[in-house]
Amino acid sequence: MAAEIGKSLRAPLPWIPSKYFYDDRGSVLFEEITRLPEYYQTRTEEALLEAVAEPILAAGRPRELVELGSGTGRKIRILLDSLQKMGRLQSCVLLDINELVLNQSVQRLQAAYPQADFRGVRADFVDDLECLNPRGARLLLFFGGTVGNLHPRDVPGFFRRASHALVPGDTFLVGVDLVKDRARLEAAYNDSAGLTARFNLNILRVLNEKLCADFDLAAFEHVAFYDVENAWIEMRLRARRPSRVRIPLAGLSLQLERGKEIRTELSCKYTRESFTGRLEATGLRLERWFTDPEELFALALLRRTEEGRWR
Ligand code: SAH
Ligand code: AVI
Repeated sequence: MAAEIGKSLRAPLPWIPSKYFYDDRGSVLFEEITRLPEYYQTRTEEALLEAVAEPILAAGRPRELVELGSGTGRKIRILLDSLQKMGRLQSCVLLDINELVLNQSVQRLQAAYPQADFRGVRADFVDDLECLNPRGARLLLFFGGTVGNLHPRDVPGFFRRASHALVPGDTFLVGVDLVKDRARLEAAYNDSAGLTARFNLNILRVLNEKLCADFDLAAFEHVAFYDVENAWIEMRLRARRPSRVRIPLAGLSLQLERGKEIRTELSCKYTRESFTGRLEATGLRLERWFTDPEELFALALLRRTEEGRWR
């Protein structure tokens, strides 16, 4: 973490990887965000999943579910219920970077579905996917539009690595937040209750705690805007006044002028076309594209092909 932050904060536009949002406090804040009226993503994806769970399971006929960035593990219950009814539920793996949230989710799910075998893997879905050995009859899941938090240029590599957790014929379900009007998007990241602002600022507290940094949270303000050209929401923290920050464990001392910004998150929005474009030569192809009636959010069902099998 020290080396990563030392490098990212020295960049011309300083940035902090968004995985650092999710300490225990940040994970609770995210959960609260999912219930905000402006944050349409979670309720839209849940309703869509309820509607299409059966065709998704019929397409892959899995016996095992594996969820990346599983958080509280609420959405996966919709699929676990259907799979249980079909008599095919055998095992389930949750993978997340936050150990506390992961352990709580695994325990709750194990208690709710005692006949299945649950396992938690504390890992980074960008760097550590090789820990998911392919076993077959697996449905990989990546909900929440979290794929949008990867830079678009990193998405094909992510899909290539994810495809190696699957055997040809296995399926991968990805939640995708869609391009839509600016007002709706910006409202979702500038909520009137100020929760997203607290979530954003919390990342500085994580650096204070983990790297002995001395960020004064009151010296920064939350900024979130939609960049139409890149089709992404960008979250930043802007210095309200000149400030000097020391991050001893990263060997860094920063002099930030008033108005200087640190990027904390990209949240990319896709169309069916732009999303499909990221799948080329990844060993995955788009099989079905499900959306809600307002076309706010999509569930992309991908199939592992034979391509790249022996790499
Ligand atoms: N899937 C849930 C949670 C989405 S929030 C939903 O749809 O609501 C993003 C989740 O991914 C959080 O639980 C966070 O802890 C986890 N996460 C973020 N970056 C990660 C990374 N690089 N590797 C593993 N998990 C990560
Ligand atoms: C987890 N991820 C998909 C959320 C998003 O919308 O990009 C994180 C988030 N950031 C601000 N609000 C929610």
